[in-house]
Amino acid sequence: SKSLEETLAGVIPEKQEQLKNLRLNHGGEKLGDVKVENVIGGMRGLKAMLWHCSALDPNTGIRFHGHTIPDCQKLLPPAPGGKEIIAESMLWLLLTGEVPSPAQVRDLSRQLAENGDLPKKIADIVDAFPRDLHPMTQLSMGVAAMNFESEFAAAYEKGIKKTEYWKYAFNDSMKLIARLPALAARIYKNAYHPDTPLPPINKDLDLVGNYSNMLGYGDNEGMTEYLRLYIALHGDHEGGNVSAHTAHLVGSALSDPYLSYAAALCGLAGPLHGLANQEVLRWMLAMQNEIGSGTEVTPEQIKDYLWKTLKSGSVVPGYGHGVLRDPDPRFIALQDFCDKRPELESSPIIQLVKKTYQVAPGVLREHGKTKNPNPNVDATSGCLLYHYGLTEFKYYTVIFGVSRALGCLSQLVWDRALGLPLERPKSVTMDEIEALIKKA
Ligand code: CMX
Repeated sequence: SKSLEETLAGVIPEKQEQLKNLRLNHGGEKLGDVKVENVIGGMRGLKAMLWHCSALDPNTGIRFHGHTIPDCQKLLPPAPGGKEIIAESMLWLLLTGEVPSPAQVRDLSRQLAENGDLPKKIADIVDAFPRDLHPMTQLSMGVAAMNFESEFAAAYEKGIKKTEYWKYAFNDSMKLIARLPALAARIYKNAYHPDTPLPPINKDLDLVGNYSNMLGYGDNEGMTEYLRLYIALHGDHEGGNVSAHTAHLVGSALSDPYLSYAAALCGLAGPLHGLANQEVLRWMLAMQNEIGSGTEVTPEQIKDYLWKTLKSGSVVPGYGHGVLRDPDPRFIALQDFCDKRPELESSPIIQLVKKTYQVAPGVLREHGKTKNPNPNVDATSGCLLYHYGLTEFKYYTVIFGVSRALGCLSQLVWDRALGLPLERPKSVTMDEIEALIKKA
């Protein structure tokens, strides 16, 4: 059967042709207007960038090459003995638009495991970081440092044809994805468990099976399956979100995949984006501390706590979204996971998430500010990690960072395969805006 690279090479020409046709025959057509509110409002709603791997519908949520999350749960091969989607299956779908066979997924797992060890140089750099450096800072620095052996950068320096770019971007991306679990696990060990040795990579395990094992959860089937699902679901969320947009922007300068993804990770580390799962847990624990979390907690107590948060000027973490206007299907998939796992039935923190979900949309509607009073995926993701015993919440966004590489790097390969140019929007000053309005 075909490898990932062969499958990708097979689908690229058709998409190159599609882009050529769009440029030649429809280049002058309009996709919308640019309003002043778009320019001063964080470019919200502007259809101004190309993203190939996934699309986000405001109501139905994310689709990966047209496949919804429930579709993916039906179609994508899990790990041997597991039930949840795994990173390799999602990566294959994101990159090629095709559903892999179980044998193709197994081959990819083995290929990633064979390339999963950190170069000594990188391990030494990471080991020298002060233990209190934020784990996301460490992850971004570790990823950036790995560019010392970027095939893309070396080939560019030597001089290659533009049509060849994607092959080098692909090789770098695969190597980076393969090594992320070892890098992320090393950061975890150094920060929180310096005396526990890291187990070696098991060539028979999938990427996240190995990650779970290196984090110390190899024997915890619930946690390993949760990590698989979490990492597959967080892989991509179309192009406009901060991490995806950053990888795409930095990559457009032909910075190599390591540098592009390191930049994306700095964006993921912001509290309005990837750090939200850490913020949710902090907020949930503070609520639990104040009102408890057992069956005795009433909806009124949670409502009061929500109002207290809002009146203090804070946002309710885990609720609202820049694009989505209905409950996030990723949140729903995680809730389904909670409902089918007996160990989560009596988990105080998971029960508190559920109870909060029942009242928070009503409170946020009454508050009247957010365009979407529904939960996003972060409303529950960190709480599940906490339940399974990973209580160091500063680390949570690192797991998100291992996941988001799947989408950001798939798109980066496509950016080069499609020959997309340097991204360079035109900025305007406020005086220029006023002058343009007068002229219109
Ligand atoms: N609690 C309270 N107020 C909220 C809110 C929430 N959860 N979500 C939005 N608002 C407020 C905004 O702060 C904004 O107020 P101002 O006008 O005073 O600035 C107003 O409602 C309108 O915001 P919006 O258009 O609905 O949302 P944005 O696109 O500006 O922001 C997001 C989206 C996610 C940053 C915002 O909803 C938020 O801060 N949520 C909490 C943090 C969070 O859960 N982030 C995770 C996002 C998931 C992801 O990255 O994938």
